Amino acid sequence: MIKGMDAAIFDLDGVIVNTAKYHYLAWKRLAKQLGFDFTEADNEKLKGVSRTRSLEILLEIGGIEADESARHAMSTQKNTWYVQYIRDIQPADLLPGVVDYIRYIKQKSVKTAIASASKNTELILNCLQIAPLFDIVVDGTKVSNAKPDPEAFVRAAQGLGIQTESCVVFEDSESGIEAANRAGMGCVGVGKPGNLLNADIVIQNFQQLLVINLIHVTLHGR
Ligand code: B16
Ligand code: MG
Repeated sequence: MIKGMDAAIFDLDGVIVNTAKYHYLAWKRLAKQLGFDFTEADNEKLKGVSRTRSLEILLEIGGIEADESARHAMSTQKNTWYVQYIRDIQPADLLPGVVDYIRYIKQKSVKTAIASASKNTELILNCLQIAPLFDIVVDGTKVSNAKPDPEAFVRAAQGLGIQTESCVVFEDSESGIEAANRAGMGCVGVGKPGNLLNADIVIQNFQQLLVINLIHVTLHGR
């Protein structure tokens, strides 16, 4: 339940920028090398999920068994391709309205954080030139337990010095929404309502949220 927002915690992929298409291209290339097809529908199952778990799901789909060292090699290969694809990401790839919304809430003294499963978060934030917008970044290199475990969100709240119930998470994935709920935080789903049933509210994009906020300010004076 949303009780107030002293801190806003943003997921990265699917909320700030759409990197899912590049994950898809890299996983599809790996699947092809392994001899099976990996579809866009399959890729939906990987959103918000850690790299290790994503590989497990991919291998289940292909019916392939692999030992630890083979899995490590596959995961490294996929990431090498993925990093090649995302190197060209630019500020123009930011999802609509998200930076305006972050600037807007910062003016209102709301603290801001990124909490992402991605170990490539720093590279992506630098390509997008938005790292200075966040008071803290908790990424896949800093957490032991991937979403739906609430660790990333709880660490972000602790780093900001804000009580969990005063944090609002912005998430595009089911696992991320479950993590926010388990952390005792409010949760705004970003995307299609049908996929985000457990969020407190769902927005299609941040332009919509900015308009709602500006109407509220016009009606209530703050
Ligand atoms: P990497 P998020 C997640 O980002 C992606 O949604 C997910 O598809 C990916 O497997 C995961 O990051 C790990 O990414 O391979 O770059 O470490 O949605 O948590 O921002
Ligand atoms: Mg995401």
